Order: sequence, then structure tokens, then C-alpha cells
Amino acid sequence: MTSLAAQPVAPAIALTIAGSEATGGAGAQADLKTFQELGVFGIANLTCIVSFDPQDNWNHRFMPVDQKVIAEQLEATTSAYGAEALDTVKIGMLGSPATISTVESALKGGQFANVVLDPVLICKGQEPGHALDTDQALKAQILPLATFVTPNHFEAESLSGLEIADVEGLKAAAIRIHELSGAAVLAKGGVRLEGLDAVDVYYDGETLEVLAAPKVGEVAVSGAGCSLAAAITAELAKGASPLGAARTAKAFVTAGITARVSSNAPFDALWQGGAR
Ligand code: PXL
Repeated sequence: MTSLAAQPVAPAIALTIAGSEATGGAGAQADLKTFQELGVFGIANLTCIVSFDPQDNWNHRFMPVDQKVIAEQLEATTSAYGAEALDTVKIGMLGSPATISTVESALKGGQFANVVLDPVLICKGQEPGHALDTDQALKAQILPLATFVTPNHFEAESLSGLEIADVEGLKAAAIRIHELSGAAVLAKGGVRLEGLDAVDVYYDGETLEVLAAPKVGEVAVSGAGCSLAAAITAELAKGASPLGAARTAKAFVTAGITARVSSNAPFDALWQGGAR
């Protein structure tokens, strides 16, 4: 008897080390939806649980996962999938110096060829300077281990020490962050830079490329940064080049922002199905 079922093809696998954002717009939920949408078997190891507070202007309530439990998740995941099956990881919100040290140890285990860092310094609604010790630990311990880093406007200023007023400033910051980290950089202007386009700058030490797409509104959408870095991660897991991954991710996020989901929270959420 012949079967009509297609020969199964093993999917690429990718891990996100990230926080849960309860409303499903950002964090691990956005990462897993992005992985799935791009045909990658997704794994999430949770670092914290964020629940916005509707009684307090939707500010963040932050609950870290116990360090032992974070280490156990990473042990389970790296043991289940060796470096041949799982060599690509995305780092999202870590949230504390202790978690940064736990994740640093796991990265130093050497399993991951692709380490995509979304340097979440503060989230929408948080004040800059909120968590200086965490920011400093991220720069000192995780940034040097990254192979790809995706700072937004604020994070690019913080990581580079440069002020960014326009695309030329974004280019200078991307070059500086590459020099500091050795990683490929996609510095995101988003809605923060003036003009009709949302402009990002890619730099990997050789190629400098401006990625532009028409802005969809003037308000930042929740999950855009997470989904962009997750899409880069998925594409790298499938074997794309860093620049190819950046281009695909930009198109994926632009479609997802166009198909955004609104709620009672003050920001819309990106819909990963927007590119279908
Ligand atoms: O968008 C950054 C982000 C990442 N991860 C988690 C978050 C947020 C923002 O709210 O809650 C868990």
C-alpha cells in the first residue's frame, strides 16, 4: 500500500531563553509563535514572568524564576538536544544579574554557534535607569558571547554610548556595537527616527546595509523587537546567512505589525500570522 503522507522532514530547532509576558504580545510567547510560523521547532526556557498591572497604568509586575529552575531548564534542553540538533539560541529578557550569570554559564557550555541577543534593557512602560546593575551585567557578561545583537534605538544609544538622531547616527552606533561585541548588529530605528520609513541598520564588520520599510503608524507595537530577533534566530537555525536572516525578519515583522491585535492594554501586539 502506498501512503500519500509526505516524507517527514525533521525541522530545524531553536531555543529562546526569555520571560513570559502574560498577555501574549511579547517575550517567550512571541518567540515561540515566530519560530512556529517560520517552520522551526521552538523551545522556551523561562527566566521570569511579567504580568502588566491594569490597576497601575499597565506597569510591569516582575517575578523571576528561581535560579535553580532556570539552570534545570537549560540542563534539560541542552541534554535533550546536542549541538548537532540545537545550535541556535535567542536571549530575551533576563531581568537580573543572577539570571545573567546562570545564562552565561549555559552559553559557555559551548553548544551554541548562533547566539542572538535581544538586549532588553527596559520594556515599554519602564523608566530608563530602572535596572542599571542588570544593564551593566548584560553588557559585561552576555554581549561578548553574542553572535548577533538587535538593539532598539534606546538600547543602541546605551550600548554604543552615542546619541542617535538620524540614520547616520544609527549607522555609527551599529559599527560601534559591532566593534565592542564582534557580533552582527541590526540596530533598529523603528518609529523613533523621523521620516516615512522604519529604518534599521545592519552591520557585520563587512556589509553595512540600511533596511527600510514604510512605517505602519507612529506608535511602537508590543512584541516587534522580540519577534524580529526570534525571526532572525529561526532563519539562522535553518541555515540562512546573518544578512539573509535580517532581511527575512524585517519583512516578517512589517507584515506582523500591519496585522496587529489590539486589546485594553495601551499598546497593540504584533500578529505573527500577518505574513501568511
Ligand atoms: O518587549 C520586551 C519584552 C521582552 N520580554 C518580556 C517582556 C517584554 C516587554 O514587556 O515583558 C517578558
